Amino acid sequence: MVDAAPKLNKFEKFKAEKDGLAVKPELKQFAEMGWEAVDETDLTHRLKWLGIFFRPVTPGKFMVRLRMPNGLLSSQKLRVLAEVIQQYGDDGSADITTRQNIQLRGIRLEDIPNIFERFEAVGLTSMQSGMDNVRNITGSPVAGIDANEVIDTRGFVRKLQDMITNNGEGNIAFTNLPRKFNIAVEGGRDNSVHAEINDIAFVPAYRGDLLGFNVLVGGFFSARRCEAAIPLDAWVEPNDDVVDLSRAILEVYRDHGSRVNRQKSRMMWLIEEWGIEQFRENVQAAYGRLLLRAASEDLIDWDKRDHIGVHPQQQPGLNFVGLNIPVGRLSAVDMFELARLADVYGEGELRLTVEQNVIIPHIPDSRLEVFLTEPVLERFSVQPSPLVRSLVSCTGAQFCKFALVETKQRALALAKALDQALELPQAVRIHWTGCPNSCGQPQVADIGLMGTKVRKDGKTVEGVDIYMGGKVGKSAQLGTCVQKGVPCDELPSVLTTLLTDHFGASPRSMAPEMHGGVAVTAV
Ligand code: SRM
Ligand code: SF4
Repeated sequence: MVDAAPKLNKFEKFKAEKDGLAVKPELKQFAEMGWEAVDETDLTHRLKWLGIFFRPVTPGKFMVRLRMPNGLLSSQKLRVLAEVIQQYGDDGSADITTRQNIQLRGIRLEDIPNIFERFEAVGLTSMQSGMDNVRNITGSPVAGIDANEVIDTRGFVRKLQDMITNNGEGNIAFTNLPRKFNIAVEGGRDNSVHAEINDIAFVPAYRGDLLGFNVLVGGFFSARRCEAAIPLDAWVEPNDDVVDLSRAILEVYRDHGSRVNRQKSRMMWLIEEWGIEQFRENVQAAYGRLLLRAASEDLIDWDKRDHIGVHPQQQPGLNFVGLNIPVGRLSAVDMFELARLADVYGEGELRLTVEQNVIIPHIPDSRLEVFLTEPVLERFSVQPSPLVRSLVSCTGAQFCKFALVETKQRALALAKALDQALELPQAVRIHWTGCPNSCGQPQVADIGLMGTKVRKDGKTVEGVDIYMGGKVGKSAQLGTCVQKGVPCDELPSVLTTLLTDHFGASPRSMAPEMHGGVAVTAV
């Protein structure tokens, strides 16, 4: 007797009816007829294949998610992105994401064909940046300029993106994965990309005298479960093998990953079902040649850096300067200003980090002093206060329908208030995420705050579950939930206690008006 075919989930059904990429030739027509007339599945799901996100919280004002391979950006591209959001006045804004990427907000569907032409003219694409596709591929933000670099990842990340998206045109071979998919290529010693939370991660490693990459697989976060990546027991040379192996892994996942329950579709579930050896055998078959066993150790042996401040480059006489962009939020004016700084002081290049910050490279020693007097650095500081410095936040309730709490504004207000009230011997990495999907990666933070709803005084109020113990850099490990259901209005005192007990915080002598240990601001 033949087993009944497994029951596909509803996403698989609509993908089988019409592939996500099929909306590409229809875009002009959608723009002409207006979003209200677009078929609902095309509007709310398939458009995400082109990086266009309908926002139920702000209907008619779309979000567009770009791709920034390795977090690389030029002043020319940044200006185009700024011009796009500028036309929407107060609705237009941008966010740097936790995958070294940019999202634009306030976008009108009728303008998108023209916006895409402007993107193409400067080499920008938003292709396959959402839904069951490979997301922005991350790489060391200081690739090619880091004085202690092991492997320059820029070429690999670019080639990977070009293979996966068919040079931004869309690649039908990889647009129908069972679920989203993340790839990171780390080239430094400090794991600047959180390699361990990606479905595939390449980390530098010597095999004998040869430098290449060990490969990790299966890392992911989801509302149901979070896992760090595990070794594939494979090593590749730093050449096209990186692309070939990624293609092989993607094919295995595409053809064998579960399409039944979306909560059990990420690649780790397949790895577990088969066991890592069988998974490796299948990958090797798809790779079409012998997969070398992993090097015994990788080269991730530093604590993670945050890149804020002035750092000498590997090129003598040049520096990269990391600017803190509070919770990654930018206006059009900010973006024009950053582009200007990159042109005037550097070589027109910018980098984005997974901490939602910006790096401006190639600033000569002779220009540093003047650069550091630029007024915009008062807001995008090179010496931010300890908690603002390391703050990361997902989008939250302002634009995301999954959010259980408002994140960005609350995160920033609270970090500033705590910084005013407390003396901290070092930066403490606080990550906010509005719901259990964990886009803000609370599990990699010193203190992670995950939005939830809480009952207080007979009412439902916004609250958080608190995570601690996330370790980044060498021997990275995921944090775990230590306290559930803390109402947000109790966070000033709860965080003061945590910062005092675990991170050496002490009260500042001249703290402003206090409440539960910190200055009161709207949290
Ligand atoms: Fe995410 C869904 C925002 C990084 C796990 N994520 C969403 C959506 C698209 C939901 C939606 O349609 O509203 C959010 C869009 C809100 C908006 O308007 O901005 C959203 N995710 C983000 C961003 C913008 C957070 C940020 O503020 O930086 C990040 C965009 C990255 C990028 O440039 O592509 C973002 N999301 C992540 C990460 C972190 C990472 O990749 O390192 C994760 C956890 C890691 C992972 O995926 O393994 C993450 N996002 C999710 C999930 C849970 C996935 C799962 O397997 O269940 C969802 C929900 C889903 O896919 O069903 C989700
Ligand atoms: Fe939205 Fe939740 Fe992701 Fe935050 S964590 S962006 S609230 S899906």
